[in-house]
Amino acid sequence: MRPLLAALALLALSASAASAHAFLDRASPAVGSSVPRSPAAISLWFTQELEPAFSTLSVVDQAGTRVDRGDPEVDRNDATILRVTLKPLPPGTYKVIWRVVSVDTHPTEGTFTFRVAG
Ligand SMILES: [Cu+2]
Repeated sequence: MRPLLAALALLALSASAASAHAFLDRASPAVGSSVPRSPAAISLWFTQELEPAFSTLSVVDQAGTRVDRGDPEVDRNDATILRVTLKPLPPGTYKVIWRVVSVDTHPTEGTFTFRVAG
């Protein structure tokens, strides 16, 4: 019985460690969405709190030019939210690039696009 209990305890441990990574939960504008006009900012919600010093977010246009204002910030009241403000965006497709470190020190990164219709 003891080895089984130990195995179950290990399983529970690894499950909680995996869920502690900061994965992207949702975004505004939403991943893959089309919005009618230029948003003032992009906000990302993660599944875990972030380390502000190691969490970055940028937005580029199709030519690879930065269109964010270079002010990525973890929300002071909710450390699961990372946000950057944007320059006025002409119609087009934009790529969001994020790289974060969660409070358990695990890094995760990803990209997605959204579109400004026009
Ligand atoms: Cu983790």
